[in-house]
Amino acid sequence: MSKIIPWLFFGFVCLSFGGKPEQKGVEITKPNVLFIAVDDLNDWLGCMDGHPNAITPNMDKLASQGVLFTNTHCQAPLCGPSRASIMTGLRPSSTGIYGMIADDEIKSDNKATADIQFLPEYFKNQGYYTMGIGKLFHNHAPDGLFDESGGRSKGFGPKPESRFIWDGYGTSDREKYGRTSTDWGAFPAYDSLMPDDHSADWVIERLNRKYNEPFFMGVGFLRPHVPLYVPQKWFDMHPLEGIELPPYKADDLNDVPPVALKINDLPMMPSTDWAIESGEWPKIVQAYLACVSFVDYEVGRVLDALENSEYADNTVIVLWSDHGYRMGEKGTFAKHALWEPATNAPLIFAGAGVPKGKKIHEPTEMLSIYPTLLELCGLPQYDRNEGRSLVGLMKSNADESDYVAITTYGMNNHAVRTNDFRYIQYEDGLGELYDENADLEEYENLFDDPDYKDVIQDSKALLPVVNKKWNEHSQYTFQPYFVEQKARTSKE
Ligand SMILES: [Ca+2]
Ligand SMILES: [Ca+2]
Repeated sequence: MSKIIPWLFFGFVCLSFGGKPEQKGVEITKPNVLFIAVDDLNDWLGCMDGHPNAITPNMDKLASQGVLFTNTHCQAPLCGPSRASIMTGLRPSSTGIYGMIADDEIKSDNKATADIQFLPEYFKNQGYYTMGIGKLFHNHAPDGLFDESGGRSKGFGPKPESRFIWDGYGTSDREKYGRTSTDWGAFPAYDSLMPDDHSADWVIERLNRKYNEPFFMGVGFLRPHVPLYVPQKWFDMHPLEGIELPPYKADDLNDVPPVALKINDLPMMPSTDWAIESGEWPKIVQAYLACVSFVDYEVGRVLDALENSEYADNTVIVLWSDHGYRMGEKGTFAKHALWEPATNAPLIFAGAGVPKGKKIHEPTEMLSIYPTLLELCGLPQYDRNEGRSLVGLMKSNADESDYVAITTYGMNNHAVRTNDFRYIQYEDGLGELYDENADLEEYENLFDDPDYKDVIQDSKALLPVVNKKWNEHSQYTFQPYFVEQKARTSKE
């Protein structure tokens, strides 16, 4: 049976394109795309120097073979809106997609997105054969988007019969808040029981097939998204005795405005104070590092398969995450914030046409993935893209300093990351300003310091001008603030 299907497929393709052989010849010269998403991956990679205990040989190798952007920021510090932004090429402030949204509803009842071509769809429309498995959009992908879909296993399992440590409710009001999958421990027994392992197998099998068009292959890995469960051997790689903890200052949030505190109100998550008292902090850090090493291994299996395939030299690789993750910084274990550890995430390009062994520290955006891939593949730029292609920055040695990254969380709450500062402005006009050279931990809020009046003025000029109301299909019910904001601003 397996020998028959490719021939049937080949026959179908010949029939479909039989009339235009020369056009097909042009198309096949385009590079393939290997699009790798890693969920909730912060900068704890060896190549990003984000944590001294990080062990990520495969992603480090990929970075050394391509361009690593060390200062890339998500457009929203939450899976759904971040991925909707990457896939539409539009800012959350342009679409009103500030919260979660079903993959099939991104284009529904929304003038900004109604006729948008999703990133993989654009490739499909340019003659690419598209495939995808795992978490690419928030769930997997809109129905029928890929020519070939491997789907997505439900949730973030497998899970043990009962949780190890964290019940998912914390100190929250169970009626008002959602339940987090957050928990940590060694489980299951084997890698082969992890959905990410299956996703890698699915991709590897397809990297050994023949294609009549260039292909777009998307794979979305689930770890290190919570629960922080991976087999014991990944924990053993990070012995508890040597684990270093991230920086934390107990009174740090005394100088942030009320909206910042509302956004950071996450009682279902472990608080840093709890983690200190219970002695669990090093164990949570160990579990996250274990998950990162596991996913690095799965990424490595896919990259090795590409390297050993006939597509090794004509494939563009991009590896990204949808946002960072706080492991105790600013009082909690969560993404959900406009601060650096929640917005900064890895972005690596490698392969056909990409310079080798370059690290770029300019602030950049995940929104740039779409136009950058188009340019690297020699496809026409898409005039709907709001992001800026990074190809010029990758290839030039000039010191370009006009790059900025904007992260949006809820309506009209933005962070602007420039080379030297992070300026945050909340919907009520209050904000935060941090000197990213002198104060990496973002402890000292300079918003009210008269010496920084000009910096704030300059940062304000970079904020999005359009702030769309919440799209009716998008919501975030995990935190009362977002429920309240959507209800209030929808009435205005
Ligand atoms: Ca995520
Ligand atoms: Ca502070």
